Amino acid sequence: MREGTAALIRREDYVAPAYWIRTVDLTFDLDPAKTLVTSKMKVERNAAVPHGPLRLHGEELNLLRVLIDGESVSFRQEGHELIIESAPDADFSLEIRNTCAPEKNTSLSGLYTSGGGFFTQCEAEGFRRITYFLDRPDVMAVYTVTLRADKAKYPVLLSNGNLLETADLDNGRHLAKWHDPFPKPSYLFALVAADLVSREQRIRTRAGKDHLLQVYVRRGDLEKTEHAMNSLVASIVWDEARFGLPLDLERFMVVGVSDFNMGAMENKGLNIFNTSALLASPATATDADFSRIESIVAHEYFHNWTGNRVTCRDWFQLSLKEGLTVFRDQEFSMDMAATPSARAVCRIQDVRQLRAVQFPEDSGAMAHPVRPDSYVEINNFYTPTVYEKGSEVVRMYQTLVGRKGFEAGIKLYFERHDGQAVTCDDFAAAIADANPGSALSTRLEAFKRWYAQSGTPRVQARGSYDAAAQTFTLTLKQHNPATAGQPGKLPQVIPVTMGLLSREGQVLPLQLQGEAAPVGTERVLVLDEAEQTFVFTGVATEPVPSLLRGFSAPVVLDDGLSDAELLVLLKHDADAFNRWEASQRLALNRILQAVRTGEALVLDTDYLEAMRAVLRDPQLDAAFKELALTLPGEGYVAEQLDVVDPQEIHAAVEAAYQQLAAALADDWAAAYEAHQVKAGYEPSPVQSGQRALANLALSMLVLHATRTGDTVWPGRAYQRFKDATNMTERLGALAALVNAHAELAEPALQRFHALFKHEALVVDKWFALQARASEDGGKTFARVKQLLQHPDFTLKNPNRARSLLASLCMFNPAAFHRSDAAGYVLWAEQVLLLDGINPQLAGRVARAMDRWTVLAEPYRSAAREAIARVAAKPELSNDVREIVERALA
Ligand code: 0A1
Ligand code: ZN
Repeated sequence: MREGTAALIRREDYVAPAYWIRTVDLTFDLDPAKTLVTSKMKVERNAAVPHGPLRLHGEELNLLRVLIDGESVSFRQEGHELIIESAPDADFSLEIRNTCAPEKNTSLSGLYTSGGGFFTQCEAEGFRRITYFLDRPDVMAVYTVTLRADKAKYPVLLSNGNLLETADLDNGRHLAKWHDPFPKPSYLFALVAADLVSREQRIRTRAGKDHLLQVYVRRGDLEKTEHAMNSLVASIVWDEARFGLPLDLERFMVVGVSDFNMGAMENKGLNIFNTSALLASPATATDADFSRIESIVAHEYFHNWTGNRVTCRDWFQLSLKEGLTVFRDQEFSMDMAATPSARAVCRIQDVRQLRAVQFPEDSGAMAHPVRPDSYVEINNFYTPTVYEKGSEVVRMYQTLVGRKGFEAGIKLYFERHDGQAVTCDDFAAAIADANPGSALSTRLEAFKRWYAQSGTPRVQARGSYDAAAQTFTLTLKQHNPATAGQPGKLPQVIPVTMGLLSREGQVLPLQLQGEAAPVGTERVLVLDEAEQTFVFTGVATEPVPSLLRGFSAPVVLDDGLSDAELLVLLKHDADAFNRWEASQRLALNRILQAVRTGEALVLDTDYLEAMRAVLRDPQLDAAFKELALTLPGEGYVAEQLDVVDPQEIHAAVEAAYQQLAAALADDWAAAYEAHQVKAGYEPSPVQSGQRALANLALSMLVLHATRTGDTVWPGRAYQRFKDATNMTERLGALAALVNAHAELAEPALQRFHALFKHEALVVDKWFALQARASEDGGKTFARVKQLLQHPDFTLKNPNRARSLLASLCMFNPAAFHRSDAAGYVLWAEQVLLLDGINPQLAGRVARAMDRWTVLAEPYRSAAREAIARVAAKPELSNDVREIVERALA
């Protein structure tokens, strides 16, 4: 745990380093208790900045010696810095020896042990926990790494780049020497020493070069790596085809580890993955897992260019690599989806995720711009804003300059910056310069407010039709509410992709005043002032506007459309995203009405019939139906309200589900029967759509049955649970029983645990399912308390800790926010416990309280008290302290 009060680091204080490290030769004598690290560096003074001491970062290290040009040199240690005042002016060699203690490293940052092997995680500032270094992304060096370890325990020794040499040593030890020809920042360094096996594949890229791909996992997990390997090959092919970016390494390695703080890490040539983001078999992983693995494998691979070949100058520029790489992995998933409808499903899922996690962040205590201005602990800024909103910003570049223009911009970006550490401004300039005169280039400075202003802009759209003049006047207004630390905002550049439909659902041609002829049936309006008016001419009939198609900007849209107009969009819009959006708005309107008035929720016939029509529509894909028929999440409903009572929201959403289940009972049964997948398991969009809809139908049928006392559907669900041949169906059936609180839930849960107790990733699902179960009079919360004592539960493994704590505190508002404050007491207790083990993870769980100020009483006061209790602990990590102090600010 870090001590003391930590300094605020500000973007505007950036200065280039006083020294460069050009090469580094590292030798590791690996031992779990005490690993010896020898680092030999070639160092150069940076003539561009004033002469100063050499200050190296180091944390939790035991320093043995420091030599400059082979001679010992005087130095001092201050906090986490090693300072050498008398470094030479001319280039010099610097040798440092230190030890570290991998097995004591429960933070999983730096060098640590997991499952009897050694692994590293260096982003953002983990390298300084391995050896003293200029641990900042603008210092790029060429690494040569020698690993020495016991051969029987650690037969596989890996590091970045190419293998130069292996040899046997005395005492049963062996050695491997690696060299990475690409200069890289320290955060991309990695090593692995463990007893692993690998799946291998050779591929030839377009240039005719051969490459070796390897996926390393624990013995026994090999058959679960096929999907990851296929995803890697598909990613390599896609990046060459779409962006002309080839694999630049002879060997590309991926390694799975079960103790890992995040999804995965893009270390050059040696990606390290949380096993949850790597391993999949039909029996143990769901369709959602398969698709998550595909996108994370792609994400890490795409970083090889966007992140590694061109990296970030400083951590404030994190979105330069993350926003761009999320955009690339989202585009990849959409391209892999093949059909237009499957592409829309991808987009809907991405937007749903953005709204569920990034929108609340942007209006809460931790609101920050895509390019933050300051931080205490950089680990707290690996956020949905930097990643997902950052990706939306990149998507808007593409919308403003077109797909070809964007590709040209990316080309120019690499021509200018390959091998450099750069800023978001450099990226913006490249895209704009490649597209002179475009809607982007003419507004570049204003566009860049997306990097500087936090908060989700509100866009209000109102249309008026003049039948005599045959004009439709659309007025768009924007407003970005005040957010933490940002009271006033300037207008942003908001691309609004749109079309017009007749009331009968026909597409209408689009001609703006002043234009000689209509220009297609879909276009992008650019809103860049507080208020703008667009007049469409030649509009023969009163239209229904379809705005923000494909979610063309990360804003909240108030289009003022009536239910009747939403129903037109739901049925006829050419844009599948907006059809889905209409379904959600119809549901949201009804839920909000109930919550705001305190009246019981009643789903009217219009809504129910519209949903029945969706369910029965032979033209619609199952995946789309499932998304349209799933109600907005409780968190998203909460986002629409100024004062939030999580219990009232839960009651309204539950009532809506029950009524949807009851009113459409026969259709649900028909949909369930019609969407049984008979063919062998494939995680394809078609099959997973069918399974998703069948699972939703089953959950509706079981829910309805438990209310009416019918035992047939719970019985069928139990049977399906028992007989399922894949995890998607098995977990779907189990969830249907658990969420409906069916009697058969208990035996099913027990059976599930017995079946999978040796599959850690499945046990995580078992915990998560129970912690996310629909709350029913406190039963779910009581269950979580019990599960904290379960022999399989531990805070030391991040996946396991998250499966219970994040599931309860962040994804189950009704179970967490209790009038007796017991949820907050549990939160405070567990955050403090976790902070002593893994501050990064503790910081993440701490964020469950980000939005406490909007809670209704008695939740609000109780939440405040719990946060204050955590903040009062003198020995908090920077991670947790920054979160709780911002919450209380
Ligand atoms: N760069 C990785 C995410 C990552 C960040 C930090 C980590 O440890 C503190 C680990 C991974 C990515 O975007 O995939
Ligand atoms: Zn990333």
